[in-house]
Amino acid sequence: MLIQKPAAIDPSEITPPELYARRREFLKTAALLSAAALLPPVARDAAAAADDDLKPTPYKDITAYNNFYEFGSGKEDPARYASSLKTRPWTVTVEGHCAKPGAYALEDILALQAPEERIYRLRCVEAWSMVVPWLGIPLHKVLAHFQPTASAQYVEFTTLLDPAQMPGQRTRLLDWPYVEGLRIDEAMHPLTLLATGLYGKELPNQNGAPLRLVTPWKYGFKSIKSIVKIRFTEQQPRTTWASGNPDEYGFYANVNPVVDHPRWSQKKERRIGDLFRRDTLPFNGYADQVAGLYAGMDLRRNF
Ligand SMILES: Nc1nc2c(c(=O)[nH]1)N[C@H]1C(S)=C(S)[C@@H](COP(=O)(O)O)O[C@H]1N2
Ligand SMILES: [Mo]
Repeated sequence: MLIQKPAAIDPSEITPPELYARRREFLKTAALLSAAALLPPVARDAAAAADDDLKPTPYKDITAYNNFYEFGSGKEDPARYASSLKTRPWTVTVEGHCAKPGAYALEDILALQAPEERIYRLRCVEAWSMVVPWLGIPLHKVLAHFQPTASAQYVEFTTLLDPAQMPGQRTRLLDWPYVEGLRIDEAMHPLTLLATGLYGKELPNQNGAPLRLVTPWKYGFKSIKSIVKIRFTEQQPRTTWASGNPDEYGFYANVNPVVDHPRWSQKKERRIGDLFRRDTLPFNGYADQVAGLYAGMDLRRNF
């Protein structure tokens, strides 16, 4: 198969969100007719529920209801103002404990791997969630290219700092630039994605173009947008939310229904587009894949 990166995909080959939804609907119907028709009613309901759980949130919600404080704190601000972000040319600086530090052009990073589609839940600490069909490169494939050394215990990520393009940075809403970080084993986990697109298209600016992190078992604030720096460190990075507000936001930020945020419960969440709230799942539903990373840790203390 031909290896393509988003920039190289002909626009005519991109499935528009409406068709994408219909194609999924068709596949779902076909699957139900062939397989589920043979199952007893209870199993059929369970199968339908499991499928519904990863039914993508409409494109317009994913791209119009955002958190990106560089463009303001309102959910509609990023879609309104992020067009001022210039995502080409784009350089990612790689620093710290690795054999191949340097300044990498966006194209060099995209060339490492064709983006894969991954449908993941994204849950914000404010108890809303979405299901996003991401396009992205597994982060471990990118990091391996920089050859981290044994001293690389953590990875720190930094967002672009440019108040001229990012009006929110002219305010003191956050301590700029936005910084996030992962333990190296979290960063190397196969679920962790360096996202380059969604719904088969390039990432819209408001969703963190041209490169953003996606850690589906963690609260949304870990998924740092518009990354310009990756640094391998020995010490746990000082991350924006956890250092600014340590009682409310932890470094780990694993989705955990039994640890309430000081100002609200984390037990339930509202999937954008749903009428009713649903139970929040430990590790956002990915416990079977990631709980082992935290064996022996007190997750109430390390929230
Ligand atoms: N640079 C940067 N990255 C960020 C944020 C931000 O304000 N600035 N907000 C975070 C939060 S709180 C969430 S919930 C997600 C939202 O991602 P989405 O707008 O693509 O849904 O982005 C995260 N990444
Ligand atoms: Mo968030």
